[in-house]
Amino acid sequence: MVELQRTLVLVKPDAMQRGLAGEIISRLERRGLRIVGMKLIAVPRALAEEHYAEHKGKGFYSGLVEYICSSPILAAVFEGPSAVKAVRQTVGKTNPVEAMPGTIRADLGLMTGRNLIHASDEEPGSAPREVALWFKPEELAGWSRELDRWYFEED
Ligand code: D4T
Repeated sequence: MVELQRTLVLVKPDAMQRGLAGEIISRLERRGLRIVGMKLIAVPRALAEEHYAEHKGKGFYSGLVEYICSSPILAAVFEGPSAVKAVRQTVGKTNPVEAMPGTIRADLGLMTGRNLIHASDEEPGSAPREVALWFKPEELAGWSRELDRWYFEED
């Protein structure tokens, strides 16, 4: 069996306000990643603070927490082989003008503070921790698709 990873995606308030949720989810879905969890959530401040705890004390921290709480967001979990790396690659660098053309941030954004999407980083343990922070186990669905064998090569 091919090894599958799960990773957290947040469609941030700017993307929600701009009506880009469908476009962003679609890019990840079309790549072959499987959606195993998704919900619209008005982010409680405590959750935003915990999610961005590593940035506490930095100059942009309070603005970042305000921003993520400023509008309901879509939280999603995507699953697939090398899902963490694949999603980060499709998302692009933090600053949209340094991201590669073809990535979500380069194609749709201009500024770090309005970079449309969050995706778990490749630090070991990051993705499982974030998935557990945003989703209860019963909110996630383990399932397979008829077309999985055309995306996921078996060993
Ligand atoms: P997220 O976590 O939102 O997917 O972004 P990245 O993983 O790509 O980048 P990050 O953790 O370094 O930054 C988190 C978040 O903070 C905002 N930010 C970052 C900001 O507003 N000003 C800054 O100078 C930096 C470095 C953008 C993303």
